[in-house]
Amino acid sequence: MEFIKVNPQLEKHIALIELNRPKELNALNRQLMLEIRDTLRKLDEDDNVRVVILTGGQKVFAAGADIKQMADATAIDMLNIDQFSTWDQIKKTRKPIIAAVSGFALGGGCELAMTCDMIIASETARFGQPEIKIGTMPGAGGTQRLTRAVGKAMAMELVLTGKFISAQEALDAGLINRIVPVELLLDETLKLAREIAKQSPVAIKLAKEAVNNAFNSTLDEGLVFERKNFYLTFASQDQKEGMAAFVEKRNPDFKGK
Ligand code: DAK
Repeated sequence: MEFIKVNPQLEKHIALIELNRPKELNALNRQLMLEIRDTLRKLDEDDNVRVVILTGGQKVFAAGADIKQMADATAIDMLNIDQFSTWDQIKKTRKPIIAAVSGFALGGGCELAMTCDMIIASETARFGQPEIKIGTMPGAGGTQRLTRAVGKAMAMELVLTGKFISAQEALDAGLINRIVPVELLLDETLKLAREIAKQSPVAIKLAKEAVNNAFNSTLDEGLVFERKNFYLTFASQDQKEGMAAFVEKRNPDFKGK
């Protein structure tokens, strides 16, 4: 991997992907995105991995897609390049992905964080969709995911002016889970990852799928979907183990089966 660093076992059941193009503020060039795609594919198939953390480190998350790489592209180049295979892979990864964001998360960087399941931000984090300032607009879900997360008023303002918001504004708007000191970004993200990693991987997958389904369905359809996944957990050994452990007043030992 040239543009990302991967640790499939940062600790038990938790994998780390770190964007690694620091001089270009982790601008997301095509190869970097393909590296994320291939890595997520492998981690999703790896039974030892239950949660993935995606970070850019303490200085910057990502300043967006690589403007220099796409500046001269035609619409048909963009169509043929099929950059969406990465974004689709992130979306279809069944294990939870937590974005640990410090510094700029702009354009495709903000979209990348929003495509993850949760966002832990440091106090230096800045979010924005500044594509409008370079004569274009969000193309990897920014207008949709941002609007769902923060509502129409703030999404319109961010997308139409390109302004950045602080970590506190992002927290107030519901874009992120919490703000932590920059030097504790990974430690605090790990705490959340550990909480998830100790649950039943079967139930985690089914629950994540059901929450995501809320964005694509009516309430009634979503409730039916949820009910089916709920029933399905009762086909797992983990559900038997979880409830037996409760009755026996001990910690459960989930196997993902
Ligand atoms: N692309 C390429 N290089 C970038 C970059 C970017 N997005 N952002 C920064 N860099 C480079 C700078 O050119 C500079 O390189 P050198 O000049 O040293 O060679 C280096 O990183 C340091 O940047 P600055 O010198 O500008 O650093 P400052 O601290 O002064 O400013 C900044 C930081 C983040 C405010 C500034 O760099 C900036 O405004 N960057 C651009 C932010 C931006 O406009 N981002 C949105 C890009 S468009 C799609 C998927 C995704 C997308 C579209 C389609 N499909 C799947 C179809 C996404 C589009 C975008 O994200």
